[in-house]
Amino acid sequence: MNNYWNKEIETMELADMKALQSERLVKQVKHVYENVPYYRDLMDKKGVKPEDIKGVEDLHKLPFVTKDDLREAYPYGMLAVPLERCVRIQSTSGTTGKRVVAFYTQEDINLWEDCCARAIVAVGGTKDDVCQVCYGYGLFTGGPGLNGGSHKVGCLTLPMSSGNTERQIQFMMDLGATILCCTPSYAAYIGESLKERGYRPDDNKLRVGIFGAEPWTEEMRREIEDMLGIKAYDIYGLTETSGPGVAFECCEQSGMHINEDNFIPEIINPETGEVLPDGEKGELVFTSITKEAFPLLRYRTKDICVLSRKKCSCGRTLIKMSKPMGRSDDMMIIRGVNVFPSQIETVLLKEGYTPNYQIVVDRQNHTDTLDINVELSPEQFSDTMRDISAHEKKLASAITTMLGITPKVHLVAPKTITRSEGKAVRVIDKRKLHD
Ligand code: DLL
Repeated sequence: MNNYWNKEIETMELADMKALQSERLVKQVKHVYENVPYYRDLMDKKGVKPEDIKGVEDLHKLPFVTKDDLREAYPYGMLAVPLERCVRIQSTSGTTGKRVVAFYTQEDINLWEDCCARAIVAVGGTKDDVCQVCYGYGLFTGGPGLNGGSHKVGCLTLPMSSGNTERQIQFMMDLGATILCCTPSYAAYIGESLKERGYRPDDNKLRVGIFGAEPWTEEMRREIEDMLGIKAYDIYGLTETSGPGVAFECCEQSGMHINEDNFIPEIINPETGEVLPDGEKGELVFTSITKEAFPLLRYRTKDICVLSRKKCSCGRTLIKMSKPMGRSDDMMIIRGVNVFPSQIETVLLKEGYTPNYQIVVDRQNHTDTLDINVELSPEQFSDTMRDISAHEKKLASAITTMLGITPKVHLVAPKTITRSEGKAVRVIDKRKLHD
């Protein structure tokens, strides 16, 4: 499977890509400096002028932008074109503080949908496919982005949005959906619901799934692939840079190609801001070099990952990012140890448990506590009942080996952990509530 949406760009030689990026970056910096007073101030404070940026090699001279800047500049402070040129807003799903509002011109939407079309074509999508989009529609970028990409490819698009699982299944079966787009946690829920209704994995016509918007492990990928009888691919993006399609997985299923003709990635040390070489783990930073309305330079995503230029068997030369290992602000520090929810998910699925779990962190007598509620499948429930505490101890010990700290594991009855139709809430940190 070697399909490209834009072969010239997707297989471009590195030197040509750098030249293209440099040309676009120089133009973009000028555009932002002239039209976004907020960023002009940041540049002036750092003593950088647009003339100092002659190409990608000068990128590091520019100041970073953070979510706090976007909140401060809310709603119009980062807008780089007159409002009458904008045709759409989208907004982040964040639950704390002011939401971030991103603006799009018609051309911004066109380029964003192109990125999503690349993702669909990379997993074999064509005009013969029926693409069921059950990411949320509305302010969230998931639904509109994949919807636009699916239209461009010419798939028959089912704009389902999230939720109403009964109807999702009915349309999936009656209309023979071949591509499923949603969060991985919702894909697992759909898989579980199909099984409950007596469907086997090969009863549906699905071939592939394009899942993202939240962290998920390789173990979760295998679980979803088995449940639905499909190949599951990752897709990454964030509202601030457009939405889904900033990066997408190809048939190799090992990391996501970044659409670097639109977004220049960097990896930095999150503490010092120092740029790290490819292959080192750190915080991902993006510079949008084609966006007109909301062009962010050196935006700190807080996502932790690794970049790689290793040759890919799909033929694409676009740089790859690893699956985000979590966000620097998702990382829990429990009794001094850094813990990512994905580490716990890996152990649970390896040990044969369901992907339905919840992590509860609290503080008692000045000591952090870590409780993990793990839901049993109906089969496990009847087998395990007699010996529940032995199973809990065994799982706790496997997690201790992974994390270096001992959790309390609670195996709970089927259907007791709330399912997610969008981004799953895996962690309840009660310490934050007390502080
Ligand atoms: O989640 C955009 C999106 C929609 C991506 C649909 C993929 C599919 P936001 O709501 O702004 O945008 O959240 C962005 O979600 O910084 C990551 O922390 C996380 N995220 C997105 N994709 C992935 C992924 C959308 N594939 C934030 N793996 C990002 C892990 C992801 N985390």
